[in-house]
Parts: sequence; structure tokens; C-alpha cells
Amino acid sequence: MTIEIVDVNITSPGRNFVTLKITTSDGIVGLGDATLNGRELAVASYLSDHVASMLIGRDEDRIEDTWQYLYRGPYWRRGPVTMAAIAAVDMALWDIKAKKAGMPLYQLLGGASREGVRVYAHASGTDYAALKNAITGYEELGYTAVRVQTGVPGLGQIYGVSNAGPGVRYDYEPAKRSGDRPSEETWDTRNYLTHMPGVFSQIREDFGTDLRILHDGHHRMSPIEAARFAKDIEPYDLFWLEDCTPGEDQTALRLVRQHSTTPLAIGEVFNSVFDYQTLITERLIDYVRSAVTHTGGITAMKKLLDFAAIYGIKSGIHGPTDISPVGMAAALHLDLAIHNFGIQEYMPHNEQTLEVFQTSFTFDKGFLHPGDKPGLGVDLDEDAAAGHEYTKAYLPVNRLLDGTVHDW
Ligand code: CS2
Ligand code: MG
Repeated sequence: MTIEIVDVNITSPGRNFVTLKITTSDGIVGLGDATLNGRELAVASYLSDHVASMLIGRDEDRIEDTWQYLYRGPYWRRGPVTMAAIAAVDMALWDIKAKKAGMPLYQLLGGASREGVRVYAHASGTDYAALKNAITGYEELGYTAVRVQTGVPGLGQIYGVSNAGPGVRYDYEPAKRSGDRPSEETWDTRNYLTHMPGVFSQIREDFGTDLRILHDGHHRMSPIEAARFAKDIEPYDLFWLEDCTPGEDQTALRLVRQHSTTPLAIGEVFNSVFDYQTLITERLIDYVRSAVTHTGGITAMKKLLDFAAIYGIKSGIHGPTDISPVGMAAALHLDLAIHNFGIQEYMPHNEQTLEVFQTSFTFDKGFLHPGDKPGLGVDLDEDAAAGHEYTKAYLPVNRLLDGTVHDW
């Protein structure tokens, strides 16, 4: 059998998603997530204009060869657009292979190493009262781990904080439909460094020591600021401090490690194992944060996580709402199968999205399972998808109080 049809689907049920659909000569369909928040059309074009035609007629079973063909063939290497496109093809071919085998993908990856996948939710609030309300809400839903983000005195809307009032879903969509220019937010690291340790102290006082607390620094601190912050929050026993510095400066983490045992997670903006080489071989991180969608797919992610396992480093796969349910399913199948699983991020998609993408996920007491349908276990309703037209949306640009552009 061979690859016969390659379609790129763009839909926007509340936010933009790009999905690759591959159909074999026997009519078997595979799906791959190609969503890159804010640059969706770049990946869609890479697939439509440069990849689709070269896949037609290829043997769909030759997943590794196709991966190498798409990685080495174009000559130009790596980058978020290229690796998201390769990831989509790879996910779709694994989806097809598992469907042909009549089993859920995790079985092809070595079978289940655990009964379920522990997930963490995004708890946020503009102030501590709203944050406490969100944490309480997620604990009542059965979550055992929450990421906590809160407003910082003196600053307006900042990263990761939902403005939803008490009693509503606590999530948020970071990409804003703001026309041709991104929205802008302001930031002050000093206010943040001063404010946050008290927030973690209050959370431990209100929720005790069992709850796994995660926090995302979102690339904003300098190495010495990150070292001070990781040291200051050490008493509050975080499960991880994420993206404390811009991750591409890999050796910056040496300074943080010298001052703190707070576990570190990095990598959601990475797209290749080479982005991690120093971080992993020097044990500068504890969790690998990449998304399957942004790192070349299941083939590449499994190799990356096996490399990390040699150094005692675990998975913490990226799973915000800008990873589609297809990309989330790929993560869950890997999470279930690998030995060095850490935790899985889970921002539940909205109802509109779940009408477009039908998943077989089940949630029970803080653990998620991808289900046992053959393949990834996700179906794409193209009629429902057609009802949600692409709308340009960008992630905000961040500026310091003096106007200097800063990491968002
Ligand atoms: C965040 C993401 O989930 C996270 O850890 O860093 O929500 C990130 O802001 C978005 O994926 C950007 O599109
Ligand atoms: Mg993050």
C-alpha cells in the first residue's frame, strides 16, 4: 500500500489548528497535528507547498525513512516550522500503522508502563483569592497537580493568568485575535521576584504538602535572577520551575543548579534533541518540556526521551490548548508507554474544539488515558472544522516598564 492523498486542514474553533490528514491507497486515514501558535499558516504552507506532493506514492509503513527523508532532504535543518511539519507527517503515519495493526498506538511503543497518565491543570488568578479559588476547583475535580500563575502587583494582564471569574473554567487562550499586530503586555521582574515566594508560602499553608505545585517562569529571568528565585522558593517544594531563563542559553542553568535544588523543566520552544544536548548531558534539567507536535513527532520524541532517560531525566510533555487534541493524543500514548514518565500538561480543549476533534481520552482522579481505539484514537469532523474559519491570532509581545522588549 502507499500514501494516496495528503490534505492540510486549517480550522479555528476558538483558536487556530492545523491538521495533516494522510489517506492510504487502502483508505486508511492518519492524522497529525501541525499547529504552531501564531505561525499556523507557515506550517500549513510548508506542508501544502513543499511536503504533500513528495509523500504521494511513498510506502506509509516506512516511518523512519520518511522522517529522515523530510529531515535531511531539504538541506536546511530544524526550526519550529520545519519540525512541526515533520511531526505532523510522523504522527499521521504512526496513526495509520497502529490502525493497520488494530491496536492503540501505545501498544506499538512497548505497551503500557502505567495505568494512567498523571496530569497537571492550569490554576491562575489575577490575585491570590482568585488563584486559591482555581486551585480549590481543580482539587475538587480530582487533580493532584496544578500549575500556578498569578497577577503581580503593579502590573496589568500578564502571561498565564485567566481573567475568568470564580466558578467558571479557569483556562485562558494566550493567542489574541488582535488584527495584524500582536497585543502587548508589560512586565517587571523585580516585582515578580519579590511577590511570588509569598504566594507559594500561602499555597502550602492553605493546601498542605501533598499537592504538586508547578510554576512557569516563561523565559523571563536572567541567570542570576533565576538562581535567586529558585533558591527563594526551594522551601515550598515545587514539582518544577519551568522556563526560568530563555532555554536556548543552555549553560545559564549551571548557575541556577549551583544555588538550588528546585527541579527545573525546559524545552517547550525547542524542536530538536540538539537544543537539549548540554542540558541533558550535564543534568541541568529534570524534565523535558517539548511537545510531540513541535519536536518532529513520535519518532523524534521517543528518541529524545530515551536519551534523557540515560541521565535520569523525565518527561513533562507540553500540552496547552494550542496543541490540538491530535497532538495531545500522541503525547498521551508516549506518556503511557515510556518508563521515564514525569507528568503531562493538560489544558482541556473547549467544547467547539471537541466537536471538531473527537477524542477517546478518559479522565479519572487526576489521571488521563488516551483510550484503546486503534491508532491515536482521534477523529476529525471535517464538516464541523469547515464551520470555523482561520482567524489571524498572535501571542502577545512583552515589554518592560521602560518599553524595552522582553521575553513574553
Ligand atoms: C505555556 C504555554 O503551557 C505552558 O507551559 O508556556 O501555554 C505557552 O505560553 C503557549 O503554548 C504558547 O503558545
Ligand atoms: Mg511553559
